[in-house]
Amino acid sequence: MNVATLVGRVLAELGVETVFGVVGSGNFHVTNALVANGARYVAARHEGGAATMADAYARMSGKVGVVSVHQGPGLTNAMTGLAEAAKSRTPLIVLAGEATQARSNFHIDQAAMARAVGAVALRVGSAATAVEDAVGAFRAARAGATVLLNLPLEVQNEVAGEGEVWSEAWRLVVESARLASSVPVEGPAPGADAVRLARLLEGARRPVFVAGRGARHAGDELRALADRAGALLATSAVAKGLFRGSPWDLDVSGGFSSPLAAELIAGADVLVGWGCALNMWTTRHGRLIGRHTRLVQVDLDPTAIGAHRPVELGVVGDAAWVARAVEAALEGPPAQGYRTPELAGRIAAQVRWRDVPYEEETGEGRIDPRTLTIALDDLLPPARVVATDSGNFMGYPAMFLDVPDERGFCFTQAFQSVGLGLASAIGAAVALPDRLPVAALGDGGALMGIAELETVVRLGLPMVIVVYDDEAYGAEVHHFGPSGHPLDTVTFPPADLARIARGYGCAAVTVTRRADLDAVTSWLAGPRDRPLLVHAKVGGGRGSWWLEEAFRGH
Ligand SMILES: Cc1ncc(C[n+]2csc(CCOP(=O)(O)OP(=O)(O)O)c2C)c(N)n1
Ligand SMILES: [Mg+2]
Repeated sequence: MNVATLVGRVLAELGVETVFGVVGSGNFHVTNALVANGARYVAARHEGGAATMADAYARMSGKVGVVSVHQGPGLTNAMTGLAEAAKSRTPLIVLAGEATQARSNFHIDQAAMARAVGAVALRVGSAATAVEDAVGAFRAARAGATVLLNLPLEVQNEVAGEGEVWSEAWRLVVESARLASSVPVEGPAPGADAVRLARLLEGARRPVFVAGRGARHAGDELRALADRAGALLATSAVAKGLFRGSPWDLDVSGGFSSPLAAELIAGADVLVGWGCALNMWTTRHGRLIGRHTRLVQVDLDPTAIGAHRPVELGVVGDAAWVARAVEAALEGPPAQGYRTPELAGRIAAQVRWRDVPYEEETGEGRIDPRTLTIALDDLLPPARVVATDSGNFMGYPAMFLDVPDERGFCFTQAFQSVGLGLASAIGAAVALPDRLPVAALGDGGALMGIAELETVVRLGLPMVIVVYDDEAYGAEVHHFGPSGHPLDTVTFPPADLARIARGYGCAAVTVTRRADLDAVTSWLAGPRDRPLLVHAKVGGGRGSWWLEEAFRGH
């Protein structure tokens, strides 16, 4: 078989079940080989969409994401999605044809492109090394890298092995890599630092845990430890939902925190970040960390400890593993800590954003985005996965749409790119077919990524796509408007997004008041054979409060 076919087979043997992409001549054979060996191919309409779909799929499934692109422009189109994936340390492999001849139209320095956005650049060198090269890419991805695997056109055509035979030597290499990748990475034994953390928690009266991306797998261990220590539970935005169901769940720590959650986090005497960077987003630029709060960070990566904020104690290790070790080191009976009966009542009554009173602003053909989102939260079934795009609107779905667990929220926002929301929802939907996928987009992000609406329709995904349409790049309007700058470059005439969606084959409704959402109820009743686009004309009067946080980071 040729090298392209061999690489596809190796990846399928390693357990790759799904590959997203846009196929051209340089990735035709490798993609087909994956399919021939049992993988599902999901065709996107733009490589930017394909890369983000693979990223979201990896985040929501826990598997390695794979995206297949043509050489040159196929890769450049994918770059924004790859930057997002690399910043989020998504385990992802990009299979890209590579034109190595400088005179080729398709030639660019693909390895340099990958490195420029923080991805690892690897190459299939020859027929002799193809199996090991593919295995190496898989191992690197499994360890948390976004990997570009370049497939030079001339190497793809080289013949590997004898005929179509899958050799015993190849089988052994692949099998041992597969076994190795199923063993979780735990890092060094926590040891003395875990005992120090146990002592700190024993002395704490108001402990709070904040779990991040690196603790999404450690929900059970952290709940058990928090029960012993009397800790309240919160997450960064990417781990939203991890503690759902616990009466001590404060939801997201950061710009999306409700007033009560912010008050309780800031009131912590010991705050422990678990697999969480404790960056400006999660801490509101440090304002959620009280002046006397003792800060602890647990992370698999020693360089992450103290990277954003100085910490009193850093524990290197896997969050689940460290949590178990700390629990074992705790002495005495379970502590009440922060968990008073009075606080339980306050949390139950006030911690959710929807329980915070607000002044209704629906009117003049525009629905209040809070009213819209709360109504959708009531209508949509709880078994859902919500993906959001970027923009001023973003906090409404993040704060008012509940999610059932940490796989209910797909937040591809490490690169803060507009336009990734719809593709994120597609990748999440493919990973979690038993849930209702919900894409929450601004009008700007929706129109930027709209090519993938055809993908949603073609795949028959029962998706609800909510567009918060303020006829503007609202984030920019609210950034510059108050200083009196001209806003013509960031405002647009009305676009009939419902009609555009119907053109793609979606069901669609334009919403300007609560009653218009009856169409959502009818759609939910079935058969849900077409996606539903909810074109919500929202008021653009003022900027949202979490946006101010984003401006501070510019
Ligand atoms: C790819 C990209 N281009 C531009 C920006 C700058 N930007 C940030 S938010 C935003 C506006 C997004 O508009 P929309 O999707 O309508 O959301 P809104 O802010 O109006 O709620 C822009 C242009 C960006 N973050 N990413
Ligand atoms: Mg907008």
